[in-house]
Amino acid sequence: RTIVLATHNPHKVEEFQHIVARTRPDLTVIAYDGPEPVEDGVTFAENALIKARAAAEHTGLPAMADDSGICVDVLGGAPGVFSAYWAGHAKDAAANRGLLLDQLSDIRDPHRTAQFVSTIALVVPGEASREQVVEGVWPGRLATSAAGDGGFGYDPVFVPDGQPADAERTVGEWSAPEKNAASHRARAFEQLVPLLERL
Ligand code: ITT
Repeated sequence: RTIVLATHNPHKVEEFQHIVARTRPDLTVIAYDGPEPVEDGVTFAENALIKARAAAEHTGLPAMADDSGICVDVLGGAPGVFSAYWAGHAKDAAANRGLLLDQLSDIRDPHRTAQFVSTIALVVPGEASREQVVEGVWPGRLATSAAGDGGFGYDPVFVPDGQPADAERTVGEWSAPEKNAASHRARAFEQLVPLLERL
C-alpha cells in the first residue's frame, strides 16, 4: 500500500519514512509535492486537514499530513501554528530559534516548559472515504542557548523531559533514530497505526 505524505518539508518526509518503517513496513510513504494549499487554519488540526485533503483529492490515494510546532507555556502556547514563520515569512529556522530564545531570556526554570506537538490528519478518498485526526505531544523545555545541528527547526533549542539531569541534551544533539523513537511525530503516528489497518 502507498500513502501520500502531504508536505514540502524534506525533514518530515525522512522522519515519517523511518517512523512508518518501524511499525508498518508494508506501507510505502511517498511525498506529495503538488500545489501547496493555503494553510489558513487556526489550529494544527485544521491545517493538517487542509494539506491532507488537497493531496488526497489530487492523487486519489490515502493521504496524511502533519501540522506541527512548538508551544511554549509562558507564551500561552505560542508560537504554535505560527512556528514555521515565527520570525517572519522566510521560514528561517535559525531566526525563529533566535527570536524564541530572546523572548524567553528573562524566564528561568521551572518556567521554560514547552511541548512539541504533531497533529496528523488522515484522509482516505473513495467509497469508504474518511477523515481522522490524531495528535502527539512531546513535553520538555527551552534550552538557554542552541546546541547541536541534528534534526531541523527548533530541535537545537528543545530539551525533552526524561533525560538524566547530568546529561541533558537538546534534540539537535540527539541522533535521528533517538529522535524518531521518542518524538511528537512518533507519538502521533502511534495513535494513527490502528486507523491504518483498513487502508
Ligand atoms: P509542511 O507544511 O509543508 O508540512 P512546514 O515545515 O511548513 O512544512 P508546519 O506548517 O507544520 O510545516 O510547521 C512546522 C514548524 O514547526 C516547522 O517548520 C518547525 O519550525 C517546527 N517543528 C515542527 N516539528 C518539529 C521538529 O520535529 N523539530 C523541530 N521543529 C519542528
